[in-house]
Amino acid sequence: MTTGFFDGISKARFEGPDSTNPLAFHHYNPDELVLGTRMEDHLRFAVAWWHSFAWEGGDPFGGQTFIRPWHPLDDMSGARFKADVAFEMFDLLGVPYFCWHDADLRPEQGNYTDNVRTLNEITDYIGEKMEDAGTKLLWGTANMFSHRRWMSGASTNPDPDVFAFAAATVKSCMDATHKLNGENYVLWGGREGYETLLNTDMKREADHMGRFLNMVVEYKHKIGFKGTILVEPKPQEPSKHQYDFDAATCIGFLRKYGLEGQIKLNLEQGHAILAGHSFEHEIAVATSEGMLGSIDMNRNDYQSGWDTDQFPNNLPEVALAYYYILKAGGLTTGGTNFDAKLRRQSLDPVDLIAAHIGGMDVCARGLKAAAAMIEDGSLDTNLAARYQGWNTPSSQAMLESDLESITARVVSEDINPMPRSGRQEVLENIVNRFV
Ligand code: XLS
Ligand code: NI
Ligand code: NI
Repeated sequence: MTTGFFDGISKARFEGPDSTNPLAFHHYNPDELVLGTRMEDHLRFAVAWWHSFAWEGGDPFGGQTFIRPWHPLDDMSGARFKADVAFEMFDLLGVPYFCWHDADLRPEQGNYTDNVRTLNEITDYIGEKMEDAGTKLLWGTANMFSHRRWMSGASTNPDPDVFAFAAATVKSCMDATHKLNGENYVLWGGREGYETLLNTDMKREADHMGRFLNMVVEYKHKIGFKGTILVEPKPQEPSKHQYDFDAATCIGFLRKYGLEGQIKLNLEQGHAILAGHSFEHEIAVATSEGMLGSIDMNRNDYQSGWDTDQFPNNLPEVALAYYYILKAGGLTTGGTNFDAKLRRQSLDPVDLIAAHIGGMDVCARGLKAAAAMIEDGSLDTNLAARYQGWNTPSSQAMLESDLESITARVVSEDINPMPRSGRQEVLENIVNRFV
């Protein structure tokens, strides 16, 4: 018995690049080997419950445009129906993973005990569906930004009762993630930041957040959760200033509070852009520190300056992202989560399917381009050539030396460096052969 929500839509199939069917995969072919690994195992696609099933199509100027049979989500039968539809979509797309916030799954009950009761009820239901379907949980997380109780932050809230509510909420979400064999647990601090310094004690808030994250790690070990704990950087929105600004800021924060080796990063394309970076920059920062965990794949509108969370559709950007991911050894416990929502005029169930097919296809194409760049090797050769001066024993010895000895050598050998081309256009032309 199906819900009928996707009536008339059949399972998406790989039909190859020449097919003109907009609901077929042209590039995503799960079993195809890329650098010796199945495409599905490289990309590890996940559907985001919040954008795909909970979101109602609002924007700052208007409310709901999507009228789904489970809206508004005010009872558990609606929540179960929504889960049935979600698993139908996972099957139609052939996507191996999904992700959730507690608030996407169960109706808000207004108090902790009932929130946990309903979360447990719906995650038991989802657990049974996972067993039947073989779909897996990439990560769970707590929504500590929508309800008004979180308006001044969660772990950084000036009110210790909110800190307590946040601790208990994260515990319940970690328990549910563990129960469903989640492969990661994510913390995104949309309200862990501030609007004005005039009412904010920044040092105290950072210390509270550092302690909170340590409690999360302690609890992970206590319950034997084997997944990876991830924090997700974003510079602003909804807070004016967010403490987890970008990958570099998060890495510094994690080190300061003794959490390196315990927590990695969940990087999002649109958040990189909001921080004034490219996605590949954020990925390279994380991989250079061994802290890449997972990615949230989407795209911002470059003109509006908002976190528009559109489905990805920019091949060169996606290809460079996977290039740096592959070079660092791939996504390991992470995956490619479509933290992406439909445009609010895209009302129909078929739009939801088309959006994911397009996103999966552009990622597959990007992955293949990235693999081809690696196999070609010219980018690597150029990079190695640029730094080859450092391969000599005397250059290496300099790093163990000191300013005075180096100065003596500059004078005695009359060192007078000649600038060399960085060859950016040549390198961009190489990339262009693959995208
Ligand atoms: C919002 C974030 C959010 C996290 C999970 O901008 O991307 O969706 O991924 O809380
Ligand atoms: Ni986002
Ligand atoms: Ni995200």
